[in-house]
Amino acid sequence: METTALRPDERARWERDGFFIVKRFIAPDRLLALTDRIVEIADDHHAGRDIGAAMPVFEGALADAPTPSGRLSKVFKLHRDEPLFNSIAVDEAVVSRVADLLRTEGHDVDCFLSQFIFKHPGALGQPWHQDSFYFRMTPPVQVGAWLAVTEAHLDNGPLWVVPGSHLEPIHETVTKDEREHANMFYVEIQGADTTNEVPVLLDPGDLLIFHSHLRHRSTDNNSSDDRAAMVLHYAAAGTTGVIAPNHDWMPVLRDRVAVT
Ligand SMILES: O=C(O)CCC(=O)C(=O)O
Repeated sequence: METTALRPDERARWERDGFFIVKRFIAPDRLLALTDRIVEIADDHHAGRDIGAAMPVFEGALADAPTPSGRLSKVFKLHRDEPLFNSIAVDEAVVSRVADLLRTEGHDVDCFLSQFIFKHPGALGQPWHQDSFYFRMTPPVQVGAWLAVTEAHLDNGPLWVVPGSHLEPIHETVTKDEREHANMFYVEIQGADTTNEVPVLLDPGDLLIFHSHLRHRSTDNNSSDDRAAMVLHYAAAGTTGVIAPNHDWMPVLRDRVAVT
């Protein structure tokens, strides 16, 4: 991994677009170990073995898949007890960039949420949202880091973002995602212009860093390829708040910030 802090071009893109990409952040051969560990966690969970803080969520549309990992949608809270995932969460090359963005001194940031998204063929995407809709926190801006574990290409459900939308306030006009098999957490922003949306196409090992007000969505995986990503969310140390305090369909992830 590289160890540089935020570069001037990254800051310029952050300020203008609300996101930037660090190419080849992790060597692709290191990514296989992440996926292997997720498969083990899914198997352990299925067998009733202890998986620590890890919290699997399953994909409704794939309930008939033959293996536990084939039914997975996401595994949350991996940065806590899982050394492989924790080592990415605390990696200097991420943390120093995030600290610069959050304007904290001495790299003092908390990773308060992590998720491995295992988006198998047939899995649904996530509708238009801002992460800050879910993160009701003070101070209000958090930083997301989305590591491409596989390629994210046009057909396997990449992220799409609206550049510059990070300057908007939180859109409170949302509807719950009522699609069959939709994740119970998902909402969709209503009435916001998405004509400037662009896909975020990534190679394995590329890292997207994005602002928590950036409007983004992901599309369904209509390909025969898995699309996997490790997503980390950071806040300035000392941030207070709760994930989704106002949304009673989302009780599972409610969790205080202040997790290293
Ligand atoms: O990776 C995806 O499919 C969606 C991820 C996302 O939108 C998020 O983590 O906020």
